[in-house]
Amino acid sequence: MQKKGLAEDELFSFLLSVKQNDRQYRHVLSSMCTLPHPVAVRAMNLFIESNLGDPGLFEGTASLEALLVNRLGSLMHLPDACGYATSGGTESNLQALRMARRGKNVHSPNVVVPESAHFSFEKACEILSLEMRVAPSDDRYRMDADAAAGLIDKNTIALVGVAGTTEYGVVDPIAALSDIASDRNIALHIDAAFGGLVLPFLPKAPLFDFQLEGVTSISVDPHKMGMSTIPVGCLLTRDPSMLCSLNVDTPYLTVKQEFTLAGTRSGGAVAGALAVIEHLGQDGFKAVVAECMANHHYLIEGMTAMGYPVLAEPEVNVAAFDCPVAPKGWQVSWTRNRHMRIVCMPHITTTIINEFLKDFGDMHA
Ligand code: 0PR
Repeated sequence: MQKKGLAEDELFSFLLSVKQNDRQYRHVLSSMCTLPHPVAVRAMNLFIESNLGDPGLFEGTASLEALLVNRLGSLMHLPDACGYATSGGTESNLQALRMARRGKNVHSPNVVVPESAHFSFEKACEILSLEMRVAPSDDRYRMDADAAAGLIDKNTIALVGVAGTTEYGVVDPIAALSDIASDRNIALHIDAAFGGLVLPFLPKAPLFDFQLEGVTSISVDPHKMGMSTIPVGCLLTRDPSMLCSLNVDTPYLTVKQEFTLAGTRSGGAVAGALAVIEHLGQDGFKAVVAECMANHHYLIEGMTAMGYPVLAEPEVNVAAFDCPVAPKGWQVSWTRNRHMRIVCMPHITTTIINEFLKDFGDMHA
């Protein structure tokens, strides 16, 4: 720390100059985050000082969190789902596995995850000392449910399925996983961090939520397709006892116990997430998702016309292509199999896709 502080205008000219080094979202085709909706920014600012780590001090914000859980629970077909606002998919996935471990007392516990699982499961398994058993994908990049069933044994505490995979945008065979989890009496966590705010708004989508009896918990992230300010995810559980199993005593807080992972938590981000949901409603979300999907299909058509068909027949707005290079100036990402991956988030417009396709065509001319 410098001895003497900077004057405010000097400080902000420094901050603005540094901000120039950040990428503008416009040419970022790889991100699952996007520009926040203006109502999220306004709501976040309104609740900027609020700390959900001590909810009794911020009862208003805490009621917004309860409403957020109720809205997302209803969207997942379980209006009385329990849950809380996390910092994102990583925390939700970690907490889901923690709950599963509490729910089944076995020695050397293991979890069965799909090959396509987000790397947050690797972190979670390491932190929780769980053996991570990886079920292979089928030739359509979806988890092979039979192979997953074969990996379950008496020490398995949970099965994981992904609804909207990070790399290929596909949905694992969740109905089959639900049957397996029910039969074997283990938890089934669905990572819908991305797909949870896409699939419910599509005219036709596979079942992935609490409608399936075996599903015990779901991650869904407002800071991805929910266009809210970062950081906010949501962990939902079917049964309140799952969350309560994580309770620790919090003697000096306004509440006596808590089940969250973080202590201090942003109330502003929760207000931001709820603001977008209340403002757009189902109709607004349908329109946003329809536009992203239209751009996603437009991209796929353009790439197919140039000889690069989409891989995996994605259900959500993530597309991967078997091509070795991307045009200069565009931020794409590369899957573990070295496929080029593009996410058509709300900041990606048809004009931007046209520019990308033109640059891609020129590069291959
Ligand atoms: N589950 C799925 C299916 C995900 O796609 C992600 C993140 C997570 C969990 C973890 O969520 P948090 O990052 O909120 O903890 N997927 C992208 C990732 O690979 C997110 C991302 C966002 C990537 C912005 C790039 C980027 O610029 O981390």
